[in-house]
Amino acid sequence: MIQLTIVRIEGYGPWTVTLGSDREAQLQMLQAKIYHDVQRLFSAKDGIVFFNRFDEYFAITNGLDAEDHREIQRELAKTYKDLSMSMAIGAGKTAFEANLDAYRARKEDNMLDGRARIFGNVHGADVAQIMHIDVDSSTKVGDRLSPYEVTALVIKIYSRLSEEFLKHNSLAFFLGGDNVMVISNGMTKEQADEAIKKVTAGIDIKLNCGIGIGRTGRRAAEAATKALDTIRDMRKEGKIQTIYEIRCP
Ligand SMILES: Nc1nc2c(ncn2[C@@H]2O[C@H](COP(=O)(O)OP(=O)(O)OP(=O)(O)O)[C@@H](O)[C@H]2O)c(=O)[nH]1
Ligand SMILES: [Mg+2]
Repeated sequence: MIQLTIVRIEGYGPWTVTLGSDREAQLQMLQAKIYHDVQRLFSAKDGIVFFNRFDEYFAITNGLDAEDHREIQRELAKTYKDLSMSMAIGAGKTAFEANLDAYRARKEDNMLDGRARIFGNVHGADVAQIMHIDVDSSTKVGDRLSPYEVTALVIKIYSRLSEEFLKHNSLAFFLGGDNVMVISNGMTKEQADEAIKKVTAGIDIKLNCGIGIGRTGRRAAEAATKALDTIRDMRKEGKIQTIYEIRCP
């Protein structure tokens, strides 16, 4: 079981308009700062945050209880006095199911803490599985494609990954560069291999995939990145393997 918390800035659209038309640079600076703070606060509690959109974030919150969430809400409220943030907590066997559970809690107004604007329930979630997917030798792709063409290719790969992995109830998030992380509870290595093959069919690109399994989001992400780095280390020794899994003890 995995627990996800969806953090959202409430009433953000109407609020942005109050800044006037010369607002975009200000909003970009604010959004970068909010993301920084949300990531800092959850990672200090062994979570990890993915920005879904800049006004909404997905956090893996295995092991975080109501008080942990309230504490983070208090910190955010102190820093962002003009904005109101809400949280919806959900759990499930897969990330997509946890996302649905959180979505329903918000929709049905199932409040865990009305004052702190936290919806849903905390669960005894004990496992997170993350896949860290990265383009093999993307720097070399830069020799034949210009920077913007590389971006367009990475977006295409990300879009296909999100579509293929969603079929397995897994959620993919773009991290920057040529990196994507997928919250993939319930998916096997073989299913991942097959999904990745579909994504790269017809494109002259190879993807590597590190799989990490741990009790919390942060530990799973660490293991996934370690697994990806292991693929790179093996490659240096001439051993080509595109998927590798590390399970935290
Ligand atoms: N978010 C994130 N970005 C990374 C990470 N590692 C690399 N990047 C980004 O990805 C870009 C490409 O770096 P690499 O993937 O190491 O380069 P590469 O040529 O593809 O080499 P290999 O992946 O080892 O085949 C970098 O410029 C960074 O922007 C990571 O762990 N997390
Ligand atoms: Mg790469």
